[in-house]
Amino acid sequence: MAMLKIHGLSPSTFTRTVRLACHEKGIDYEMVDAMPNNIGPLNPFAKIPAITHGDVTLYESIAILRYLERVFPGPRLWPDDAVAAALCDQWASAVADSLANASLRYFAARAGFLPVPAEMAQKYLAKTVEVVPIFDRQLGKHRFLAGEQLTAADLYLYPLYAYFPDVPELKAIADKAPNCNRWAAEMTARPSAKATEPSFKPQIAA
Ligand SMILES: N[C@@H](CCC(=O)N[C@@H](CS)C(=O)NCC(=O)O)C(=O)O
Repeated sequence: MAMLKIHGLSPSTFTRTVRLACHEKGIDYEMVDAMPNNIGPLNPFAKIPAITHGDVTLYESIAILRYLERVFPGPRLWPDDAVAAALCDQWASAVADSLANASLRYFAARAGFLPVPAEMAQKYLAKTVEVVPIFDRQLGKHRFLAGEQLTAADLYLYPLYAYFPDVPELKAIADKAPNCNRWAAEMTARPSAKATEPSFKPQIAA
């Protein structure tokens, strides 16, 4: 089978989601450094990651994860049960929408990648304060985000949440989310998390 190539950058949370999936499923891959501004025709929407696998080119992390799930053997990232699989999709989507549009934007604003007025950054922070308790309540009920087994949903949440300790305002939110922290500690101990630790991190001004 052709070698899978992941085009992206190690600090990118969505790139890390795809890399985590590969490690969890035992898929060999090659990283090809790419930025949103030079990913070119691999993603006409100018976002990372994209993958190439033989003749196949794909972007959008959820499409990539579902492709990997269908094409490669190894541990399943979605449960077989229809309701459990839908819940996995629900939580993955909630992270990629509600949390990413809050905490990732705040992080990007603080790191200087997203030049928005301070007022807008505060809105992202306020939204993060609002949504983190929803994840915390869910993780108070289950070992993993979509139930008792690791699923794709965890692979969405982990790269985002792993940045919280790096920004004092996000850390203050995480400090009030004991179930997220219990889950994050378990995730951090997994070989997949260790293997995908960002090779560098954006500098955050104090
Ligand atoms: N929906 C996309 C989101 C990808 C995404 O937003 N990636 C970020 C990096 S983590 C990016 O490329 N941002 C550049 C931009 O939005 O201009 C996916 O799931 O792959």
